[in-house]
Amino acid sequence: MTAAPLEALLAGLASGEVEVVDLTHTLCPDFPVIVLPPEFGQCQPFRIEEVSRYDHRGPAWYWNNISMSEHAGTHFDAPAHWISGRHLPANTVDQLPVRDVVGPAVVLDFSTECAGDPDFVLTRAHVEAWEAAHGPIPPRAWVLFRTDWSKKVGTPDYVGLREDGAHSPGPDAGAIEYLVRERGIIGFGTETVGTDAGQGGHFSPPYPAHFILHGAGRYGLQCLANLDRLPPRGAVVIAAPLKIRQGSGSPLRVLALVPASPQVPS
Ligand code: 23J
Ligand code: MN
Repeated sequence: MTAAPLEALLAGLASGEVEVVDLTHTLCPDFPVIVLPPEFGQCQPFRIEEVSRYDHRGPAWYWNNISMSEHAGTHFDAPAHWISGRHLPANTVDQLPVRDVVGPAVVLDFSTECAGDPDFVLTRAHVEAWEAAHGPIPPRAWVLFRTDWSKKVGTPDYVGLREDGAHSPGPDAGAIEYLVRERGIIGFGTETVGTDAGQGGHFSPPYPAHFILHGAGRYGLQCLANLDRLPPRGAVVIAAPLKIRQGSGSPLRVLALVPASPQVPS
């Protein structure tokens, strides 16, 4: 055993050769949440109430009480979130091996395609085309699907709700099957409110990313930000959910360690 890898990391952080990029949106009551068909239970947005702020309720201290869905804001999905993962061992956020939540990230940038098509579907062919350009996806990777949807937060287009449901990009079953079975990914992350497309309930199987990822014991990340600040490969993602007993997921701070972009001498 040697400390060299950690010393190299610390030296990189100290010199600025390694940057820390925040992939998290700010939790606040107006951050949009997923809207399911009305016959289903709904996701509760983030709520916050002040307990005291250096006043008669607490003269020297400031604090708040908060409540929210496990699936509000930038958040993590555990295998137990879906029926396909319900009987897997260690399938909740309190049980999953922490080794799983740190890993290499690859960023599949389909923002140009998505700009013209809110129902863009990521297929296996798209993933293979990305690999032809950037090399194979390494084992145990976080695969981050860049759509630039995070830039729509605060506009109706973020959730894209219409009479026939939500409209936002997402993968089909073939793409997720390929990533899980042939590339052994640890998880799939999106900028949208779900790992599935807005219309994913009409795909086969319904909500294929949820069904296949969680059935295979893999994870989801949603409502990610700043994917445009990551290289296609070479970043390390740290995504540790809260340790909620029997939790299906949780809001979290997602961080990426990124090789600094070379500075142009002035
Ligand atoms: C429940 C049902 C469908 C979906 C979701 C939750 C999510 O996207 C989620 O936040 O996990 S699509
Ligand atoms: Mn979720």
